Amino acid sequence: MKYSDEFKDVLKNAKTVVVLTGAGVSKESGLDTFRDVGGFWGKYNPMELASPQGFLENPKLVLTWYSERKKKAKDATPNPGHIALAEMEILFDDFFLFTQNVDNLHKRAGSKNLYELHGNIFESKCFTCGEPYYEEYDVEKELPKCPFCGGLIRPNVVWFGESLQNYILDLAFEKSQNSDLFFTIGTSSEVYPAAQLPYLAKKQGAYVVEINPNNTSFTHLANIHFNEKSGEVLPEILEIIKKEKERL
Ligand code: BV8
Ligand code: ZN
Repeated sequence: MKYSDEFKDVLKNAKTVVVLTGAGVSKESGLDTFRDVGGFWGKYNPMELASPQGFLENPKLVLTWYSERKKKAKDATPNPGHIALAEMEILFDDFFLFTQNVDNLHKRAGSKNLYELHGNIFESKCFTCGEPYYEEYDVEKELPKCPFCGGLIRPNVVWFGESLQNYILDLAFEKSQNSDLFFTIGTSSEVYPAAQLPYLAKKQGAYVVEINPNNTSFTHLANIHFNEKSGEVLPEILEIIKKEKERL
């Protein structure tokens, strides 16, 4: 039985639901993940490109990589997995979605209680003074500069070796530690501190669901692992929640 009675009960009675998503949740929208074959790690080394050092060494290459990704993300549409998560949000008293993705697809799908742990590729800021930058720019023509200090403009994302925003990380830790149901979806669970969240949830007794066609370093701790695509499983789980809630 794919969805056990125990799982249905957990869905029916959950009060504080926390979701962590990674690049896999956007795969069915046609966007590359980082580690899948053909993903970013295949072509570039994101540890280099997605880092302050990599940017300073070759700002044009890094900005070109990000403008390619921006274009793909803009042309992509939220898939049934994004949409199911946006609908799920209103079915629980407390629902928090923390995403590692920078592609803006959860926001476009309608998720409100959404926290972008690693920023958003459609926002830019000054590398030096941090001032937000709102102008469009064509990296083929120019390297945009900050009007306040002349510094280089960069995407407003968290690079490797950079700290996440404290308030978002504190909230993610607090909600994971108080969750009774935690979903980890479409993430290889390799990047910290985001990868810590399901462990924090599990440690304090949350029921942890993993949705990922592959196993990850967390799978052995999951209460249930759906080794399937999130765009297929999430709409089914949404339907179960709606049915179970009708019975309440
Ligand atoms: C930090 C934004 C404190 C940019 C990203 C040495 C030096 C410096 C730091 C470190 C170090 N060693 C370790 C660290 C910490 C480092 C880290 O964890 N490194 C890893 C590689 C070991 N972390 C950091 O640096 C973080 N900051 O620690 O600050 C600090 C400060 C100074 C010095 C030390 C520490 C910052 C990390 C954030 C980096 N920014 N993104 C951008 O996107 O361009 S990370 C980026 O990669 C993503 O945001 C995401 O987090 C990560 C990719 O992970 P996933 O999303 O999981 O994607 P992946 O491809 O890996 O997996 C996809 C999964 O989906 C797969 O499992 C696949 O099976 C599955 N899937 C496929 N199809 C589907 C599916 N699932 C469901 N449905 C499908 N259809
Ligand atoms: Zn500046």
